[in-house]
Amino acid sequence: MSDYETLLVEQRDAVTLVTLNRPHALNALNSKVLEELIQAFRAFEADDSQRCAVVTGSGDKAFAAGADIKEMADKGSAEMYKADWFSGWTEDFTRASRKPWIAAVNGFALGGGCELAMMADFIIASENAKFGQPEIKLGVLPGMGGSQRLTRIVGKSKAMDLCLTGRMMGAEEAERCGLAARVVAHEKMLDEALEAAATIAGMAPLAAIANKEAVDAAYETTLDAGLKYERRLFQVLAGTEDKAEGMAAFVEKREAKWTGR
Ligand code: CO8
Repeated sequence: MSDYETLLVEQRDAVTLVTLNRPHALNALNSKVLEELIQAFRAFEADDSQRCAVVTGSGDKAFAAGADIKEMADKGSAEMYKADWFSGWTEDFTRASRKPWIAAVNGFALGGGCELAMMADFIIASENAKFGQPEIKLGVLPGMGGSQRLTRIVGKSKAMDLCLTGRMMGAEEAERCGLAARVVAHEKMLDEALEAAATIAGMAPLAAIANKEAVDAAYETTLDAGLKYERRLFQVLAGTEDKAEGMAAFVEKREAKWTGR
Protein backbone atom coordinates (compact mmCIF):
# COMPACT_ATOMS: atom_id res chain seq x y z
CA MET A 1 0.00 0.00 0.00
CA SER A 2 1.27 3.45 -0.72
CA ASP A 3 0.60 6.85 0.58
CA TYR A 4 -2.01 8.67 -1.49
CA GLU A 5 -4.91 10.80 -0.32
CA THR A 6 -7.41 9.81 -3.00
CA LEU A 7 -6.08 6.46 -4.23
CA LEU A 8 -5.19 3.06 -2.87
CA VAL A 9 -2.26 1.62 -4.81
CA GLU A 10 -1.01 -1.91 -4.30
CA GLN A 11 1.19 -4.31 -6.18
CA ARG A 12 -0.02 -7.87 -6.71
CA ASP A 13 2.98 -9.60 -8.23
CA ALA A 14 3.45 -7.87 -11.61
CA VAL A 15 0.06 -6.13 -11.51
CA THR A 16 -0.53 -2.69 -10.01
CA LEU A 17 -4.05 -2.24 -8.64
CA VAL A 18 -5.16 1.39 -8.37
CA THR A 19 -8.42 2.05 -6.53
CA LEU A 20 -10.07 5.47 -6.77
CA ASN A 21 -10.83 6.11 -3.14
CA ARG A 22 -13.41 8.86 -2.58
CA PRO A 23 -16.44 6.65 -1.93
CA HIS A 24 -18.31 9.46 -0.08
CA ALA A 25 -18.36 11.36 -3.43
CA LEU A 26 -18.84 8.24 -5.60
CA ASN A 27 -15.12 8.56 -6.51
CA ALA A 28 -15.67 11.89 -8.31
CA LEU A 29 -12.54 12.99 -10.11
CA ASN A 30 -11.08 16.18 -8.64
CA SER A 31 -7.67 17.80 -9.23
CA LYS A 32 -6.07 15.75 -6.45
CA VAL A 33 -7.19 12.50 -8.08
CA LEU A 34 -5.67 13.61 -11.37
CA GLU A 35 -2.40 14.64 -9.71
CA GLU A 36 -2.17 11.34 -7.85
CA LEU A 37 -3.17 9.20 -10.83
CA ILE A 38 -0.38 10.79 -12.87
CA GLN A 39 2.02 10.13 -9.98
CA ALA A 40 0.86 6.51 -9.59
CA PHE A 41 1.08 5.83 -13.34
CA ARG A 42 4.56 7.36 -13.56
CA ALA A 43 5.67 5.08 -10.71
CA PHE A 44 4.06 2.10 -12.48
CA GLU A 45 5.88 3.00 -15.71
CA ALA A 46 9.24 3.35 -13.95
CA ASP A 47 8.99 0.03 -12.09
CA ASP A 48 10.21 -2.82 -14.33
CA SER A 49 8.62 -5.40 -12.03
CA GLN A 50 5.15 -3.99 -12.90
CA ARG A 51 3.71 -5.04 -16.26
CA CYS A 52 -0.01 -4.24 -16.24
CA ALA A 53 -2.36 -2.08 -14.15
CA VAL A 54 -6.01 -2.26 -13.16
CA VAL A 55 -7.98 0.84 -12.14
CA THR A 56 -11.22 0.40 -10.23
CA GLY A 57 -13.44 2.33 -7.83
CA SER A 58 -13.80 1.84 -4.09
CA GLY A 59 -17.16 0.95 -2.63
CA ASP A 60 -19.85 -1.06 -4.30
CA LYS A 61 -21.57 1.69 -6.17
CA ALA A 62 -19.24 3.62 -8.45
CA PHE A 63 -16.17 3.46 -10.62
CA ALA A 64 -16.35 7.26 -10.81
CA ALA A 65 -19.50 9.40 -11.03
CA GLY A 66 -17.72 12.05 -13.08
CA ALA A 67 -15.52 15.05 -12.73
CA ASP A 68 -16.07 16.66 -9.33
CA ILE A 69 -19.03 18.97 -9.93
CA LYS A 70 -18.50 20.74 -6.60
CA GLU A 71 -14.94 21.64 -7.59
CA MET A 72 -16.03 22.94 -11.01
CA ALA A 73 -19.24 24.70 -10.07
CA ASP A 74 -17.67 28.12 -9.38
CA LYS A 75 -15.10 28.11 -12.15
CA GLY A 76 -15.73 30.42 -15.08
CA SER A 77 -14.46 30.26 -18.62
CA ALA A 78 -11.50 32.63 -18.14
CA GLU A 79 -10.19 30.52 -15.28
CA MET A 80 -10.80 27.21 -17.10
CA TYR A 81 -9.33 28.45 -20.38
CA LYS A 82 -6.24 29.87 -18.65
CA ALA A 83 -5.64 26.61 -16.75
CA ASP A 84 -6.57 24.58 -19.87
CA TRP A 85 -8.93 22.67 -17.59
CA PHE A 86 -9.05 18.88 -18.26
CA SER A 87 -5.89 18.92 -20.43
CA GLY A 88 -4.09 17.04 -17.65
CA TRP A 89 -6.43 14.07 -18.19
CA THR A 90 -6.23 13.89 -21.94
CA GLU A 91 -2.50 14.65 -22.16
CA ASP A 92 -0.40 14.20 -18.99
CA PHE A 93 -2.32 11.23 -17.59
CA THR A 94 -2.63 9.26 -20.81
CA ARG A 95 1.08 9.78 -21.44
CA ALA A 96 2.21 8.86 -17.94
CA SER A 97 2.68 5.21 -18.88
CA ARG A 98 3.02 3.19 -22.06
CA LYS A 99 2.21 -0.09 -20.34
CA PRO A 100 -1.24 -1.71 -20.67
CA TRP A 101 -3.99 -1.04 -18.15
CA ILE A 102 -7.56 -2.19 -17.67
CA ALA A 103 -10.55 -0.27 -16.27
CA ALA A 104 -12.50 -2.54 -13.92
CA VAL A 105 -15.85 -0.76 -13.84
CA ASN A 106 -17.77 -1.73 -10.72
CA GLY A 107 -20.73 0.70 -10.88
CA PHE A 108 -21.42 4.22 -12.17
CA ALA A 109 -18.97 5.38 -14.84
CA LEU A 110 -20.50 8.73 -15.69
CA GLY A 111 -19.11 11.82 -17.36
CA GLY A 112 -15.39 11.95 -16.54
CA GLY A 113 -15.73 8.44 -15.05
CA CYS A 114 -16.83 7.03 -18.40
CA GLU A 115 -14.11 9.09 -20.07
CA LEU A 116 -11.45 7.72 -17.69
CA ALA A 117 -12.64 4.17 -18.39
CA MET A 118 -12.33 4.86 -22.12
CA MET A 119 -8.71 5.97 -21.63
CA ALA A 120 -7.96 2.41 -20.51
CA ASP A 121 -6.83 -0.19 -23.03
CA PHE A 122 -10.04 -2.05 -22.38
CA ILE A 123 -12.96 -2.19 -19.97
CA ILE A 124 -14.12 -5.12 -17.89
CA ALA A 125 -17.51 -4.26 -16.42
CA SER A 126 -19.57 -5.62 -13.57
CA GLU A 127 -23.14 -6.47 -14.55
CA ASN A 128 -24.10 -3.51 -12.29
CA ALA A 129 -22.03 -1.02 -14.28
CA LYS A 130 -23.75 2.03 -15.73
CA PHE A 131 -22.09 4.19 -18.34
CA GLY A 132 -23.15 7.64 -19.48
CA GLN A 133 -22.21 11.14 -20.55
CA PRO A 134 -24.78 13.18 -18.59
CA GLU A 135 -22.95 16.52 -18.89
CA ILE A 136 -25.76 17.97 -21.01
CA LYS A 137 -27.92 17.88 -17.88
CA LEU A 138 -25.43 20.28 -16.26
CA GLY A 139 -25.57 22.65 -19.22
CA VAL A 140 -22.21 21.54 -20.61
CA LEU A 141 -20.69 18.69 -22.64
CA PRO A 142 -18.05 16.02 -22.07
CA GLY A 143 -14.65 17.62 -21.41
CA MET A 144 -12.23 14.71 -21.13
CA GLY A 145 -12.79 13.00 -24.47
CA GLY A 146 -16.36 11.70 -24.21
CA SER A 147 -17.58 13.17 -27.47
CA GLN A 148 -14.48 11.93 -29.30
CA ARG A 149 -13.50 8.55 -27.78
CA LEU A 150 -17.09 7.38 -27.28
CA THR A 151 -17.94 8.19 -30.91
CA ARG A 152 -14.90 6.31 -32.19
CA ILE A 153 -15.78 3.30 -30.02
CA VAL A 154 -19.56 3.01 -30.39
CA GLY A 155 -20.25 5.06 -33.53
CA LYS A 156 -22.12 8.31 -34.12
CA SER A 157 -25.68 7.18 -33.48
CA LYS A 158 -25.13 5.65 -30.04
CA ALA A 159 -22.73 8.43 -29.00
CA MET A 160 -25.31 11.07 -30.00
CA ASP A 161 -28.01 9.17 -28.09
CA LEU A 162 -25.89 9.11 -24.92
CA CYS A 163 -24.54 12.67 -25.14
CA LEU A 164 -27.83 14.31 -26.16
CA THR A 165 -30.18 12.50 -23.78
CA GLY A 166 -27.67 12.09 -20.93
CA ARG A 167 -29.16 8.64 -20.27
CA MET A 168 -27.27 5.81 -18.61
CA MET A 169 -26.42 2.62 -20.47
CA GLY A 170 -26.25 -0.72 -18.66
CA ALA A 171 -23.39 -3.21 -18.87
CA GLU A 172 -25.03 -5.50 -21.42
CA GLU A 173 -25.69 -2.65 -23.80
CA ALA A 174 -22.12 -1.43 -23.25
CA GLU A 175 -20.76 -4.84 -24.22
CA ARG A 176 -23.08 -5.08 -27.21
CA CYS A 177 -21.88 -1.78 -28.63
CA GLY A 178 -18.20 -2.51 -28.02
CA LEU A 179 -17.58 -0.18 -25.07
CA ALA A 180 -16.98 -3.01 -22.58
CA ALA A 181 -14.79 -5.94 -23.60
CA ARG A 182 -16.35 -8.26 -21.01
CA VAL A 183 -19.24 -8.19 -18.54
CA VAL A 184 -18.87 -10.28 -15.41
CA ALA A 185 -20.97 -11.03 -12.31
CA HIS A 186 -20.48 -8.15 -9.87
CA GLU A 187 -18.65 -10.12 -7.18
CA LYS A 188 -16.28 -11.73 -9.70
CA MET A 189 -15.48 -8.64 -11.75
CA LEU A 190 -12.31 -7.49 -9.96
CA ASP A 191 -10.86 -11.02 -9.92
CA GLU A 192 -11.53 -11.34 -13.63
CA ALA A 193 -9.82 -7.99 -14.30
CA LEU A 194 -6.83 -8.95 -12.13
CA GLU A 195 -6.60 -12.30 -13.89
CA ALA A 196 -6.66 -10.64 -17.33
CA ALA A 197 -3.98 -8.22 -16.10
CA ALA A 198 -1.86 -11.11 -14.80
CA THR A 199 -2.15 -12.80 -18.20
CA ILE A 200 -0.96 -9.61 -19.93
CA ALA A 201 1.78 -9.20 -17.31
CA GLY A 202 3.00 -12.68 -18.25
CA MET A 203 3.63 -11.66 -21.88
CA ALA A 204 6.86 -10.25 -23.29
CA PRO A 205 6.90 -6.65 -22.00
CA LEU A 206 7.99 -4.98 -25.25
CA ALA A 207 5.45 -7.00 -27.22
CA ALA A 208 2.73 -5.80 -24.83
CA ILE A 209 3.68 -2.17 -25.41
CA ALA A 210 3.94 -2.67 -29.18
CA ASN A 211 0.53 -4.40 -29.37
CA LYS A 212 -1.01 -1.51 -27.44
CA GLU A 213 0.66 1.11 -29.65
CA ALA A 214 -0.43 -0.68 -32.83
CA VAL A 215 -4.08 -0.97 -31.80
CA ASP A 216 -4.08 2.66 -30.63
CA ALA A 217 -2.67 3.71 -33.99
CA ALA A 218 -5.83 2.39 -35.65
CA TYR A 219 -7.69 5.28 -34.00
CA GLU A 220 -5.21 7.93 -35.10
CA THR A 221 -4.16 7.12 -38.65
CA THR A 222 -5.33 5.98 -42.07
CA LEU A 223 -5.44 2.21 -42.72
CA ASP A 224 -2.42 2.48 -44.97
CA ALA A 225 -0.32 4.35 -42.39
CA GLY A 226 -1.56 2.02 -39.64
CA LEU A 227 -0.58 -1.09 -41.59
CA LYS A 228 2.88 0.35 -42.20
CA TYR A 229 3.24 1.26 -38.51
CA GLU A 230 2.20 -2.27 -37.47
CA ARG A 231 4.74 -3.77 -39.88
CA ARG A 232 7.53 -1.55 -38.57
CA LEU A 233 6.73 -2.50 -34.98
CA PHE A 234 6.81 -6.17 -36.00
CA GLN A 235 10.21 -5.63 -37.61
CA VAL A 236 11.50 -3.86 -34.48
CA LEU A 237 10.32 -6.71 -32.25
CA ALA A 238 12.04 -9.19 -34.58
CA GLY A 239 15.36 -7.92 -33.22
CA THR A 240 14.53 -8.47 -29.54
CA GLU A 241 15.81 -11.23 -27.27
CA ASP A 242 12.22 -11.96 -26.30
CA LYS A 243 11.26 -12.73 -29.92
CA ALA A 244 14.15 -15.23 -30.17
CA GLU A 245 13.16 -16.73 -26.81
CA GLY A 246 9.42 -16.85 -27.64
CA MET A 247 9.94 -18.68 -30.91
CA ALA A 248 12.60 -21.02 -29.47
CA ALA A 249 10.27 -21.87 -26.57
CA PHE A 250 7.46 -22.70 -29.01
CA VAL A 251 9.70 -25.02 -31.03
CA GLU A 252 11.11 -26.65 -27.88
CA LYS A 253 7.61 -27.00 -26.35
CA ARG A 254 8.46 -25.12 -23.15
CA GLU A 255 7.41 -21.92 -21.33
CA ALA A 256 9.17 -18.78 -22.55
CA LYS A 257 11.26 -16.79 -20.08
CA TRP A 258 11.00 -13.09 -20.92
CA THR A 259 13.73 -10.57 -20.18
CA GLY A 260 12.10 -7.45 -21.59
CA ARG A 261 14.98 -6.97 -24.01
N1 CO8 B 1 -19.08 15.37 -8.36
C1 CO8 B 1 -19.12 15.64 -7.04
N2 CO8 B 1 -19.84 14.92 -6.14
C2 CO8 B 1 -20.58 13.89 -6.61
C3 CO8 B 1 -20.60 13.55 -7.98
C4 CO8 B 1 -19.80 14.34 -8.88
N3 CO8 B 1 -19.72 14.06 -10.18
N4 CO8 B 1 -21.43 12.49 -8.15
C5 CO8 B 1 -21.90 12.16 -6.91
N5 CO8 B 1 -21.39 13.02 -5.99
C6 CO8 B 1 -21.66 13.03 -4.54
C7 CO8 B 1 -23.04 13.56 -4.24
O1 CO8 B 1 -23.05 14.97 -4.24
C8 CO8 B 1 -23.31 12.96 -2.88
O2 CO8 B 1 -22.59 13.71 -1.92
P1 CO8 B 1 -23.35 14.24 -0.57
O3 CO8 B 1 -23.73 12.98 0.14
O4 CO8 B 1 -22.31 15.06 0.10
O5 CO8 B 1 -24.54 14.99 -1.05
C9 CO8 B 1 -22.62 11.60 -2.96
O6 CO8 B 1 -21.68 11.70 -4.06
C10 CO8 B 1 -23.58 10.46 -3.27
O7 CO8 B 1 -24.30 10.80 -4.44
P2 CO8 B 1 -25.90 10.76 -4.53
O8 CO8 B 1 -26.52 11.01 -3.18
O9 CO8 B 1 -26.31 11.67 -5.64
O10 CO8 B 1 -26.13 9.23 -4.92
P3 CO8 B 1 -27.36 8.60 -5.72
O11 CO8 B 1 -27.23 7.12 -5.61
O12 CO8 B 1 -28.64 9.23 -5.32
O13 CO8 B 1 -27.10 9.02 -7.27
C11 CO8 B 1 -25.77 9.34 -9.24
C12 CO8 B 1 -25.99 8.54 -7.95
C13 CO8 B 1 -26.92 9.09 -10.22
C14 CO8 B 1 -24.45 8.87 -9.86
C15 CO8 B 1 -25.71 10.85 -8.91
O14 CO8 B 1 -24.78 11.05 -7.85
C16 CO8 B 1 -25.29 11.73 -10.05
O15 CO8 B 1 -26.08 12.00 -10.95
N6 CO8 B 1 -24.02 12.21 -10.01
C17 CO8 B 1 -23.51 13.14 -11.00
C18 CO8 B 1 -23.22 12.44 -12.30
C19 CO8 B 1 -22.76 13.45 -13.32
O16 CO8 B 1 -23.44 14.37 -13.70
N7 CO8 B 1 -21.51 13.26 -13.79
C20 CO8 B 1 -20.91 14.14 -14.76
C21 CO8 B 1 -20.09 15.17 -14.05
S1 CO8 B 1 -19.50 16.45 -15.13
C22 CO8 B 1 -18.19 15.76 -15.93
O17 CO8 B 1 -17.77 14.70 -15.60
C23 CO8 B 1 -17.54 16.48 -17.08
C24 CO8 B 1 -17.36 17.90 -16.96
C25 CO8 B 1 -18.64 18.72 -17.03
C26 CO8 B 1 -18.45 20.21 -16.64
C27 CO8 B 1 -19.52 20.75 -15.63
C28 CO8 B 1 -19.31 22.24 -15.26
C29 CO8 B 1 -20.26 22.76 -14.20
